Amino acid sequence: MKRLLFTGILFLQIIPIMGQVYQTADKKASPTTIKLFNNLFKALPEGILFGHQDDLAYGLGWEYIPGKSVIQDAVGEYPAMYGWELGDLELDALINLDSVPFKKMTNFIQEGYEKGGIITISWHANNPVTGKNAWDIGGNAVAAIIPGGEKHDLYKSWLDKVAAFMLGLKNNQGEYIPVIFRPFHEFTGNWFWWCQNVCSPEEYKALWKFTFDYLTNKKQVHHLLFAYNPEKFENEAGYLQYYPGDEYVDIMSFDFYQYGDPSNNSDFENTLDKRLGILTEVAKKHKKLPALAETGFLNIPYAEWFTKKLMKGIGNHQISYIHLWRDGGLVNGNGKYRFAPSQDHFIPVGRDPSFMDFYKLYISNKFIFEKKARDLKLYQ
Ligand code: BMA
Repeated sequence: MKRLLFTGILFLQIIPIMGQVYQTADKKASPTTIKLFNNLFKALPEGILFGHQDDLAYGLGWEYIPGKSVIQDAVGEYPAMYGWELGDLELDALINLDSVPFKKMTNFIQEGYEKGGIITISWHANNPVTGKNAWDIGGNAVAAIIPGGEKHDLYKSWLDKVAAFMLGLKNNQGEYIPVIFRPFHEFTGNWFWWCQNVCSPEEYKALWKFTFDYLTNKKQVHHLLFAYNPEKFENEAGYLQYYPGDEYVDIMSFDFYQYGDPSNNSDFENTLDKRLGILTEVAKKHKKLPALAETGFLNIPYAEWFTKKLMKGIGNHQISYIHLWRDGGLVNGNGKYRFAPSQDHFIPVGRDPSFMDFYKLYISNKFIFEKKARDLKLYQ
């Protein structure tokens, strides 16, 4: 009997260990966050989760219509991933830099989660030294906010606000909703105050580590998966140049957009293929999830972009998710532009010319949208 009991206890202890092959960077991550992380690894052979920024909030010509979604309008099914943006939260603003009220954002996050989708959050924080926006590269801002810097206390107060927002994200049962947090992205570019032209690898790593420690240990936010996210890189060493270390990162990703005329060159799909090759290798070595964190071709000037460019570049690479950037609709006076096909009335032919092509992507079985994501029970 004693032996039986002992074997039973041992067995019960082994099951969760066997189930949790992948350790989250936050050692105190919530059980649901750990489950999500491991389920995303398990889902890699099932396909690529499809995401869209601000999907439930607005599209071309509309905003805040309950239940409406850009992707659902296009293919009849919601996406599997929902991206949101915190920029201006640090200023105590009630709406973000793209005019989405943070209260509505919290509700949208709950809505996406209840549909079985996953949530990712970026943060185009304002420049803490010059007071201008994220695209102002002046003032050696990263050096100023890391420990020892003259704006360090200000940065801590910003993280207090980020923590408060994250701690407000709970499901119907009152549990925290896991979030893929993707701060200080595209650092290999030259357009943000945290980019490589104004921030050394040491400064960046110090910023990342401080941010991680402060949110997890000091603020007790334990439902975040941290996504490391350059833009361009040519090889593994380049990819890892600003990497803070395995103990601070869960997801290895990058951003990659198409620009220019796609009809006479193969640069986009070739470069995407090459970078995904580097990414999946390095992610495997470090036991991290590989993902394409932002992509798109502004206004989709090439109607077959989704299959002939995006899908071609992705090929058979196994990555966790891809995320299309936001559509600028009525919001923020930014004019009308889009990264996802839209059926809205601003397009004279009634349907976006890229609609059929996007539908081909949808039915290709290579991507996961709402229903399959729900079937995969990513949080259980
Ligand atoms: C950028 C653009 C901006 C936006 C920012 C944060 O890529 O879409 O208009 O403010 O992302 O969402």
